[in-house]
Amino acid sequence: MNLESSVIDCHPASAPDYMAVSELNNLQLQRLRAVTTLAWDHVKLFRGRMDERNIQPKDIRSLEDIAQLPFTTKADLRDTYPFGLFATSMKDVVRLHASSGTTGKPIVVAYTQKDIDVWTSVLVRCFSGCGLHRGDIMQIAYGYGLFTGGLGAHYGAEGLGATVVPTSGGNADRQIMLMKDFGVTAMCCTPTYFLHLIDRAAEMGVDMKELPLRAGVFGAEPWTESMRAHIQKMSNIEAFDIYGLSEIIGPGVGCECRRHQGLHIFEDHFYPEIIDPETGATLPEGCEGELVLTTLSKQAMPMIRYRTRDITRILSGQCECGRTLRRIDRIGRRSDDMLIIRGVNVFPSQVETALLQIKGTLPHYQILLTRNQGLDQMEVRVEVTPQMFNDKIGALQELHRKLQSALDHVLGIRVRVALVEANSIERSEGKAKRVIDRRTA
Ligand code: DLL
Repeated sequence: MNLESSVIDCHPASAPDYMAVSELNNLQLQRLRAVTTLAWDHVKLFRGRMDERNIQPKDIRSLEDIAQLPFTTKADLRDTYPFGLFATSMKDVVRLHASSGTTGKPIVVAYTQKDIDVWTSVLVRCFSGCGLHRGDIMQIAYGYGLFTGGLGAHYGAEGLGATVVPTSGGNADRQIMLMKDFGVTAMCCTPTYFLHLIDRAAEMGVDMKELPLRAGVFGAEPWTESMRAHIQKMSNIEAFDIYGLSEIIGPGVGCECRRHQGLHIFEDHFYPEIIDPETGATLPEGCEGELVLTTLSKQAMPMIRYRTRDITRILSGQCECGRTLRRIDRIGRRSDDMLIIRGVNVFPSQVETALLQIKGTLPHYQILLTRNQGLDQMEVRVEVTPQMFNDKIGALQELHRKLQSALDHVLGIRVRVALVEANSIERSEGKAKRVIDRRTA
C-alpha cells in the first residue's frame, strides 16, 4: 500500500464532513421540514399517507419526529411507474436513471440540475476520503447508462479534478491494457469485477502489483473483509467500500475513509435510521436492522423514509479520522436476499466468508438451488486454484472435506460442495450473480 497521506482530508468540498454535530442536526431538521413540505405539496402518494395519519409537515418539530412519517418502499416506485413520485415538473428534470428490477418494470429515478450537483459533491467527498485528488487517473468501470454507477462515479471523479478514463464495464483485456498504458491510479467497479480483472491480468502476464494503481473504490454489491484482504494482497492497492442505491441518488450515499471502520453517511443529504424489519420500530444506535434513508435535499424525487432492505447498524462513537458524520457497518446482506433452505435461513455472505478462509479456493462461487421430491437441495460450486486442480487427487479430497465441514458448520445444514476449475464460473461485468434458484422450475 503506497497511498500518500497529504492532501487527503483538506479538499474544500469535504468541509461538511467535519461540521459540529449540533450544527449538522440543525441543518438536518431544517432540510427535513423542507423536503417533507415539498413531497406533501407535490407527491400524491405521500400526501395521501400523511393525511391518513393526520399529520402535516408543520408537525415535524424535531429530528425524532421523523418516526411519525410513513415509509416508502420499492413497491411504491413500481406502482407509480414511471413518473408518479416526481415532485418537480418534467422541464426541471435534467436526467433519468433506471434500475432493473428482478421482476417486471424497472424503477425510474429523476434528477434536477441541483440534484446532479449534490450527487457530484457527495462523490467528491467519497473520493477525497479515499485519499484521491487532482492528479489521480481514475478508471470508471461501473456500467454507464441507466445504471447509476458509471455516470455517478464519472461526475464525482471529474468534480474532484481527477483525470477520468470512462471505460464502463466489459472487455477485461482492454481494461487491463488501459490501466497499464495510462498509468491508472484508481479503479472504480464492482468488487467481483475487479477480482476478474486480477485473474485476467495474471493470465495476460501483467503483474497488478507493479502497476501505479493504488486505490479501488468498490461497491454496488455485498462483499466481505476476506474479499478485501484477497484483493489487497493480489493487487497491492487500498480497497474502499462505497454504498448507494438508485432510489436515494446512486453511489455516494456513504463511503469508507482511510480508517476503514465503517462507511460514513453523507448525513447532510441523507438521513439514516435503523428499523426492525418485522415491526418497523426504530432501533437504537448499535442495533442491527434495516437501513431506512430520507433524502434531505433532493428536488426531483424526494424519498421519505425509504426502506432499503439493506441490513446494517449505525456504529457508535466518532471515527478517528475526525469526520463527524455517522458511520454504518459494511452491508453484508439484504433482508430479502435471505434464502430459506429446508427451513433454515442462509445468506450468501455466510458462504463467502466460510469459503475464503480455506486455502486453495478462489473467491468465485455460485449457489445452485434445486428441489427434489419437495426437498430443497443446495449446491455450492467453488473455484479452486490451478495449482490445487493440478495437484494430487488426495489434496483435492482434503480441500473438499474442509469446505464441507466449514459450510456444514456455518450454515447448520448439509449442502453439496462441488470443486470446479478456475474460470469455469461465468464472470459478470457488474453485480455478480451468486444464486441460481431453480426450485420453481
Ligand atoms: O448499486 C449504486 C452503486 C453504484 C453503489 C456503484 C455503489 C457503487 P442499485 O443498482 O440501485 O444502485 O442497487 C442498490 O445495491 O440497496 C444494496 O443492496 C446494494 N449495494 C450497493 N452498494 C453496496 C455496498 C447501486 N457497498 C443496492 N455493499 C443496495 C453492499 C451494496 N451492498
